Parts: sequence; structure tokens; C-alpha cells
Amino acid sequence: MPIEQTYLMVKPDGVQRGLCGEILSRFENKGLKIVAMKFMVIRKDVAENHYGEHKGKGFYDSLISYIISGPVLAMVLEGDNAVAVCRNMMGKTNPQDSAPGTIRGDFGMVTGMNLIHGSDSPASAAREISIFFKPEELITYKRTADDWIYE
Ligand code: D4T
Repeated sequence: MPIEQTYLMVKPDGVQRGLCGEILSRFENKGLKIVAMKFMVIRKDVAENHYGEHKGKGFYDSLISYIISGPVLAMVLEGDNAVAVCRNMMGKTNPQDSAPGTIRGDFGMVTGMNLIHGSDSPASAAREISIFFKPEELITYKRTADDWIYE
């Protein structure tokens, strides 16, 4: 499997509920490597770019106002097959359908407040990383724990 980078974001409800540490811990404990991280309030034009594929849908306006309603914790994580691994850890889009043990399954109740965003493909990850981070903000380093995470 390929080493991939993926874009993850604790959404405003996750920040307001004090779940940044809990959510980040899950990814760290799993073995994903932090490559970049930023705490910010997303500008409206940036949110519209990020969620461009949903423009015109019924939930689009509320999605945009929600995602810019408060700070988010944006990050790039890296690992073997990281996009799919992180999506599995997040759970289904509707938290009521998400399996227990997933982030949305354990902490969420409705789709419009589903705590976390994660890229759904390597192509989306590349696009989303470039929206939120400059190339020089992605940190390259050797993590000694990798010798005990990967064979
Ligand atoms: P994100 O993109 O936030 O990681 O979520 P998903 O990849 O799991 O889901 P998505 O792209 O289909 O939806 C993006 C975002 O819109 C919200 N949403 C979605 C909503 O409020 N109502 C809806 O009916 C749907 C489908 C939730 C996530």
C-alpha cells in the first residue's frame, strides 16, 4: 500500500465541544504521522472552494455557515493508505449510521454536526491540502516510532 497524505479537519462543533485532543489522539494512537497542523477560522471564499462540489445542494448554505462559524483544527496526516484508514476511523457521514468506535459513531448525532472532515480520495487530499496549507508548511521528518509501527 502507498504512503499517502490526507487532509483532516476537526469541525467547529468538535472544537467547541473540546474534542480536538480526543480526536487527534485516535489518529496518533493508530500510527498516523502529523505532517502539518493549523488552528484557524476558515474564510467564506475558502470554504466555498473547499466544498465546491456541493454547490447547489439543499444543505450547501448551512454547510458553509457551519464550517465558518468558529475555529477548526486543520491537519495533514501521513501513513500507509492514510486516506482510507482515516475515513474508516471517522465513520459514515450521518453519525446515526456510523459504527460505534468511529469518531462520528462515538460523538455525533446529526449529519450537519458530524465533527470531522477527511479527504475521500488521494486526489481530493492533494486538492484540499493545497487549499489550506502552503508547501513549506508540510514538515518532512523521520519519526522513530515508525520503526515499530511498520514492518
Ligand atoms: P466531509 O466532506 O465533511 O468529510 O463529509 P463526507 O465526505 O463524509 O460527506 P459529504 O462530502 O457527502 O458531505 C459534506 C458535508 O456536508 C454535510 N452534509 C452532507 C449535510 O449537512 N447534509 C447532507 O445531507 C449531506 C449529504 C456533512 C458533510
